[in-house]
Amino acid sequence: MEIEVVEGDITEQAVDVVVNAANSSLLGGGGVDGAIHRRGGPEVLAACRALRAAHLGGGLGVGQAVATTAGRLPAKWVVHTVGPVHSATEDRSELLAACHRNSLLVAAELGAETVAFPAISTGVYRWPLESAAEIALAAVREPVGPVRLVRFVLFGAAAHRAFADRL
Ligand code: AR6
Repeated sequence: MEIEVVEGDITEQAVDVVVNAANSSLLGGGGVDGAIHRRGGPEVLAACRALRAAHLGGGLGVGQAVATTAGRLPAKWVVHTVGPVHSATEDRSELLAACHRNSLLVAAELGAETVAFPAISTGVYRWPLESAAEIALAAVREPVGPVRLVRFVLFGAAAHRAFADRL
């Protein structure tokens, strides 16, 4: 499996799966979540609402992942995952790793071959970029099902450098 790191906007990626750094409500937010919902359109939010009305009534737990349509995005599906908020006193690295592994498992179940990840938890959730890059890259190293390409799409030069240096 190939792992690559590019600088750019994840909503423009023509891959099978785009991973969203969502929150437990699945009902949208700022950052990459806001961008995915804006560009994906109302179909994505409708699918999230349907999940909440069905088996995810309590929301999506930290580290878990779930798929919806990608709506008007060039991707085929969005896999929503909830990253941990960074803590200076508690090690939540396993949860950040779980986001990546569970997203890949959901993508593999869909038959996805190409998956794009943002730098989960490094925005509103304040995870330091260097640490997030190390955890994320290690978490996707094991091949999963039909997935043959994992592309990290980083917003800005600093995020790109953090990931590229550790690849
Ligand atoms: N493409 C790629 N990366 C992006 C884009 C984009 N279009 N937009 C932002 N980023 P964040 P979190 C980067 O805050 O820390 C939301 O409100 C951004 O620069 O989106 O996991 C959710 O609803 C940063 O490096 O996600 C949650 O409430 C990275 O994406 C909460 O924020 C992640 O930043 C989740 O916080």
